[in-house]
Amino acid sequence: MQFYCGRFCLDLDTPTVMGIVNVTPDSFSDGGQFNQVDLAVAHALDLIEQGAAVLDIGGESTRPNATPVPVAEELQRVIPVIEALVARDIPVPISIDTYKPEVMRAAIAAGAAIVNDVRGLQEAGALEAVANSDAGVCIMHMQGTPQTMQLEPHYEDVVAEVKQFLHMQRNACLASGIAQARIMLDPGFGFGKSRAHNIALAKALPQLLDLGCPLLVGLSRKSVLGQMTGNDVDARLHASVAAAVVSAMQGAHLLRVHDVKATVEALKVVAALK
Ligand code: 7PJ
Repeated sequence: MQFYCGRFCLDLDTPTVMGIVNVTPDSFSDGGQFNQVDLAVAHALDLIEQGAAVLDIGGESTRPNATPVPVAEELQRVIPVIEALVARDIPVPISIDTYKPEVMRAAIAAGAAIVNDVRGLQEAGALEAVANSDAGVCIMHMQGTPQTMQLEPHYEDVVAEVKQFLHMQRNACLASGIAQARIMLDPGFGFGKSRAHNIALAKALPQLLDLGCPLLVGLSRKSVLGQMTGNDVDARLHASVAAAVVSAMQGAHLLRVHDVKATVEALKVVAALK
């Protein structure tokens, strides 16, 4: 399956890795923006070396309870990083992890090729921001908002409801002129989901393939893996690699991960043995 985004065409017939680049203020420095940009760029280049086929740049944490970041601040964090990477003519597409249309537009103008939206293009103007570009899009499902989502997630049928949402937003994309080949879908692990909901969705990945789009899965270091192993976030490497392997075997095309090298190696084995 191929995914078109900007000037790139990703071949997703073998499971592929999206490396995570977080651009959030460094509490150990005096907040020199220059330094922050340099660190993020160096990390991004390192992830390409490790085998990332896509870089996902994010300037606002969407972890449970995270405080929202104003647009101007988010722009200040991510745009210089995108510009610096584009100036280096990196060989992989840049994805912008945002739900804000202003950030989408500025990131695309700066050279981002994918919009990764944890709100699935529900903000006013988000659909248009993607439709008026040649960027690809990842539509993710979330119940509630990052501030409240883990308080009391509730579904009658989590798989049916997530699939219904992805179907609806996929159709909205098609109706606004975004080609099917530019759309990727993501059940949104950990976003308004209990441990049981996450497990049900992980097992149901083959059903989500019915929608005819590539699937992105983000389980890397997430708390559901902490619940399974008892490990803190800094000791979830092996659990994260296992989750990526199982997801890929269930049909996931793109794995959004922190630990790129380990995941790329594991997925080579999946591809060889599948
Ligand atoms: C995801 C994401 C995910 C997509 C985050 C974290 C939280 N985007 N952004 N899918 N997670 N598409 O990495 O723990 O699962 S931020």
